[in-house]
Amino acid sequence: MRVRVNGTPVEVPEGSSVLAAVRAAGLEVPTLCHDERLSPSGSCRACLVRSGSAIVAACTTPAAEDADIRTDDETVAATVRRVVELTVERLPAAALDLPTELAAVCDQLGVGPEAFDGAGQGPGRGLGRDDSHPYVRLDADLCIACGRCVRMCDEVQGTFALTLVGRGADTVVAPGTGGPWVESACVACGGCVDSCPSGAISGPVPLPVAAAPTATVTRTTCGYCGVGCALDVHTRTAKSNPDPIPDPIPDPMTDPIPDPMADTDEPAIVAITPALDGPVNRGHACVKGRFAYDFVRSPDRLTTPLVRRAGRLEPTTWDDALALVGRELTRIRETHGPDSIAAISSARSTNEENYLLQKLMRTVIGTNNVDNCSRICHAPSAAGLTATFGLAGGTNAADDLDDADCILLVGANPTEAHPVIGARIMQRALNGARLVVIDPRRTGLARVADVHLRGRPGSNVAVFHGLARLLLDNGWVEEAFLATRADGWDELRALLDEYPPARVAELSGIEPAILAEAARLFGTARKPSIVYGLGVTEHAHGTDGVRTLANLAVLRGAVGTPNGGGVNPLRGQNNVQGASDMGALPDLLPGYQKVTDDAVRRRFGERWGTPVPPRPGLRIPEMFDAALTGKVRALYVFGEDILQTDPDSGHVRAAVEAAEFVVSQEIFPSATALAADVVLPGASFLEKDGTFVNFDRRFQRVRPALDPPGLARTDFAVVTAVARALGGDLGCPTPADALAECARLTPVFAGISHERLDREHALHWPCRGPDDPGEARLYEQEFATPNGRAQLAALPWAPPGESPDTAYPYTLITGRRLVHYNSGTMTRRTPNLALVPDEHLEINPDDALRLGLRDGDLVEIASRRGSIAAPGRLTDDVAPGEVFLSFAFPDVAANLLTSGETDEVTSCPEYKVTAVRLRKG
Ligand SMILES: Nc1nc2c(c(=O)[nH]1)N[C@H]1C(S)=C(S)[C@@H](COP(=O)(O)OP(=O)(O)OC[C@H]3O[C@@H](n4cnc5c(=O)[nH]c(N)nc54)[C@H](O)[C@@H]3O)O[C@H]1N2
Ligand SMILES: Nc1nc2c(c(=O)[nH]1)N[C@H]1C(S)=C(S)[C@@H](COP(=O)(O)OP(=O)(O)OC[C@H]3O[C@@H](n4cnc5c(=O)[nH]c(N)nc54)[C@H](O)[C@@H]3O)O[C@H]1N2
Ligand SMILES: [Mo]
Repeated sequence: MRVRVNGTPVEVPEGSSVLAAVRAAGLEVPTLCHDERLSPSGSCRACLVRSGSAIVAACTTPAAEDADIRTDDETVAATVRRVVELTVERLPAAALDLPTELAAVCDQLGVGPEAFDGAGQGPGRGLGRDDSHPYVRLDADLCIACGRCVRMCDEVQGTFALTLVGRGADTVVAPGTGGPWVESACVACGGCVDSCPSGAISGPVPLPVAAAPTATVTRTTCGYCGVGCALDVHTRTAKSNPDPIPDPIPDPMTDPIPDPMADTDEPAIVAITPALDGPVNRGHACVKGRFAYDFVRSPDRLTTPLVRRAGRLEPTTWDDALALVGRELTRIRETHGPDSIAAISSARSTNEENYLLQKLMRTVIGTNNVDNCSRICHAPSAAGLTATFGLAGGTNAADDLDDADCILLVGANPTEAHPVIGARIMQRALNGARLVVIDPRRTGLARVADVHLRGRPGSNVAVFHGLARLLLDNGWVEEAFLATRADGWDELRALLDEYPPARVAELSGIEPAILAEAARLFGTARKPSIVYGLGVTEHAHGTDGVRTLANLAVLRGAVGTPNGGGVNPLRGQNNVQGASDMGALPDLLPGYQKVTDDAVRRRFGERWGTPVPPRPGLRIPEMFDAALTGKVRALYVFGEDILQTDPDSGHVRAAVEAAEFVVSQEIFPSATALAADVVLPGASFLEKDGTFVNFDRRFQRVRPALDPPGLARTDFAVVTAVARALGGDLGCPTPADALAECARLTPVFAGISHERLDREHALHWPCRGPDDPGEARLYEQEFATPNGRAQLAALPWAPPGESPDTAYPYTLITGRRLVHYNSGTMTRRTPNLALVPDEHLEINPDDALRLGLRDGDLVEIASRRGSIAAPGRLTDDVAPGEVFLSFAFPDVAANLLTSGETDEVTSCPEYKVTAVRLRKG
């Protein structure tokens, strides 16, 4: 479509707004209420332009064919100026001193202090501040009621926490609940802070520092969960004010702007903001990525190596610590053989660091004893998806959620654990997509779901078969797809005979009518999408769960087709996909190439200059068992807090104590670090260079915004130095070299490099060459199984490893909460702790009544392995007979309770089912 802007013709896509046309012509008009992430509102009237004979708001007016748009019309300019003068008429003139969009617009239009309250001398409306929240501050006097914050909260985050209150000139934003901000529904995603054009809503450093000219901006990828949000880290060299969250909170109108660092010239982070062009997050983030960065300069960061002397960990030099590691690992290797050493690699660290650690184990030590926390997380996804489809990753990109018309969300709580994806699913649900949630708990998304199947923990396989049976009975199965692209339908169809709704109801507790409605929504959808989490994998039959869930996508022909939303695990850690992709697995080399394959081993051996051991190594739980029998003598634990996060902590502690030598490469004195013989201080994601792979198989760059503190070194440097101390050379001087070496050895990553990622930002694997754009949606031609067909799985339901009984009558489910992250070593060292200061046991009010518990009473929770206590919180978000705990606080150590039961295929722990007994404490 063609329009003219100030007389010059421009081409714009059909349906473009006048504002888009103006911008396409390379011109700008002032805007205040406009934000690319939001639907246009046209409320501020700052973008008025002339279109033909009319004066229109550019943001909300569609450009007409041949329109004559003018931004240089004097009358319009005078009107806009008047509009902005009226907007600021009751604001304090100090608003002009803030680096905000409003100040910039005033500057551009020549609106000076005299236009503000009391001709620039007035105090403003006196509407007050709200400083109750550690991260989000409101100065109501600065609010221009443009509504951007409200729309961010509604249209992007989906929390609906904000509203505009008051009348006329006193209209301002406020939490919808009426009380203080911290008590509102706000989840602190930061969307309102980043969108606010006037400084009324600000972050902990009371300015939109993003705009501060002195800040250096580093584009990186978030190091918390697996979503892979692109973030801009704003750092500044500063000199005064030791407290990043000043107390009392200064008033930006009257107090000087505090600098976030003590008397030092070291750069400090002043803000982290989501990148507007973030490939996955598109300008959105969550309370962890956006705000929880203070851990990085926490006083108890590990800043020197530590070695145990006479029972105590003492600071020492790198030379000393590395010499000890070299000596002990060499001694153990020579005395007991290379398989007496085992390493757990870090899904929190970069691909390049994981690549080096597995190479260290396989070449310098000479063992395949290397694993990563995928084992205790989504190993069943890797195994199950490989068996069904051929590759160990999700089948589709997150972007495919945009046009899914039915989302089947199973055993995942993304509004807490993957908030940016949770928000996206929420928006789809609010905008017409059907949502079916399978989860024993009423999660945030279960509340808005069309159907919530509240099956008992451990009932998944029965429920999936129940749904499959209903797809069959109702003719919602794509027979043509099955005939051409899948194997195993006859066996599965025969098995489904055993799963009529009545039996499924018996096994799961789900009423037949509700199951039928879920089957109808999924069965009749045009583009159904399956998204799932640990509620599927962390079970004694987790791999069966993944496979029988994947059956549903195959039956609908909804995978490997343009209409297929596929089967997508919400991988957990920032780089758990990558740690496994890089071969930090006992049976697989980089790119899931089997160590048992002679040709593969030969290729790696030639490149690495030393043969790769042929026998698969130990899995994490096997490493602990082997430490107890003396087969494993040394444990190298890199960025994992095994004493808090692996199941049955008593057993893990015994294993750590039995091992002769334990190395912990950490950033904090975690429980595991405190039990180690040597602690090597690594670096956080904000301090290093490399790449992560997110949950939808996207490689993205990680770049350092800061140096590691004190003597701490990047984990890349540490692993390199450990290899040297053992007399080895890993041969990769830089992270870019390590990824390049991996790409040369691994066909599915062959086209991926730092240099290319610096240009293209994100690349999905498989990416087989420099011109391959990467595969966002897998299997459009054929599946990657040996015969190119999807493999349906006819696996019967089996009971969980541990079930409640009369002695231990309740089922404990463990999982996540929004503000704390796994072991909590990081989030507990940030103001997130103010938001959630401790752990509590969620318990149904009926059970509480039976046990004589009131809200807040201490509850003793005992399993066959141990006993802990936590205050109870009464909520019917958990069903009667079930209780819920997270595992982020060492004083409520959920893993003292969890069992050694594991998935029969992958050894993934059964974290989701623990039989417990409860007593008032
Ligand atoms: N805030 C925050 N975010 C995180 C993390 C964190 O610790 N905190 N950790 C990250 C990591 S490592 C991971 S792996 C991901 C995990 O992300 P999720 O998989 O979403 O996490 P969970 O809360 O452990 O479990 C998800 C759901 O499974 C349900 N569930 C339990 N048993 C069953 C069952 O038998 N069937 C079904 N259908 N559902 C069941 C639980 O009720 C729970 O709501 O989150 C990542 N993101
Ligand atoms: N009961 C129960 N237990 C669970 C689960 C559950 O659902 N229920 N979920 C399990 C799952 S899915 C997972 S993934 C595990 C996670 O368990 P872990 O991986 O042990 O937990 P994290 O807290 O993510 O991080 C581990 C350690 O890495 C350190 N660290 C962070 N970044 C870096 C870095 O860049 N370099 C170095 N050297 N260290 C770093 C942190 O300080 C922390 O101590 O927990 C499991 N445990
Ligand atoms: Mo995880």
